Amino acid sequence: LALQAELPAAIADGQLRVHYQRIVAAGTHRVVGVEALVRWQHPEHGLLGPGAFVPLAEGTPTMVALTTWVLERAAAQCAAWRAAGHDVGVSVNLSAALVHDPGLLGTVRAVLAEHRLDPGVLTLEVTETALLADPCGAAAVLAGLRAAGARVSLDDFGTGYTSLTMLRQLEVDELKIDRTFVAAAAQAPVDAAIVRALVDLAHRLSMEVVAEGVEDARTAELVRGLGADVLQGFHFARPVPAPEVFTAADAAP
Ligand code: G
Ligand code: G
Ligand code: MN
Ligand code: NA
Repeated sequence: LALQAELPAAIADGQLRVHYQRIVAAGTHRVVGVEALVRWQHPEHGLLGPGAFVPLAEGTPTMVALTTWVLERAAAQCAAWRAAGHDVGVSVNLSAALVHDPGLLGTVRAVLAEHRLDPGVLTLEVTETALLADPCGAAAVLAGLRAAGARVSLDDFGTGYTSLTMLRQLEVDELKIDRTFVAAAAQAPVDAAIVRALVDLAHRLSMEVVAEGVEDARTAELVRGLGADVLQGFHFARPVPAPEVFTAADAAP
């Protein structure tokens, strides 16, 4: 299967899609943002998830093209939603190569300017693993993004190998507690304790805390009680195409 070889042309041909998953305030469950998640509408294989093709692009120039495309789409969509009265931000995932790409800052600035977006509505999600190759280089790129006003989030937090070292070296705005801890918190006291400790640590470092992978009401209530600021997960919404993100219930009161 030559998905890797097909991907550059697929991006140029408009075969990629962005789905969006709601992120809600822990107390009110009102939507505060969305995470952009890429898909590939493949002419033969149907709708492919990122796991099927994002890893193939990692380490190749295609990853830059893919990320630039997602950033551009996500920014345009966020601007449209905001113009329609939805006070939401958008989060975009950065691959390892992008986190080390000094050209990223220029791309982000251009995309924000093009859509007249307040930089603070854009959050860039990075994983600890992505930072490993060159933590100092990554720290410089992320500092540049933050200086430009964008937010930086540590995604899948707790599953990497260097969590606490990274927190010492990086200034980030948000910590996303990995869904393995969140999903287990309602069953296992050890996971609830880990979530509580990560929340406290993050808050002491002035970071906002996202609990991801909230799949039921009980877990939503539990992690709210443990101090999570915002929640994401199938209990609230799956990733869906842009027109399906907001409903009549989201209209301003
Ligand atoms: O939607 P799904 O659960 O299949 O996503 C799987 C993984 O793909 C997640 O870890 C997510 O961060 C990653 N991913 C989704 N969209 C993008 C993207 O636009 N760029 C990068 N680098 N990763 C993405
Ligand atoms: O690694 P990252 O956090 O970017 O991955 C986001 C992925 O997590 C998306 O592909 C999304 O489909 C998936 N996801 C979002 N909410 C849930 C959930 O409640 N349960 C599970 N199992 N996966 C989720
Ligand atoms: Mn993510
Ligand atoms: Na995650």
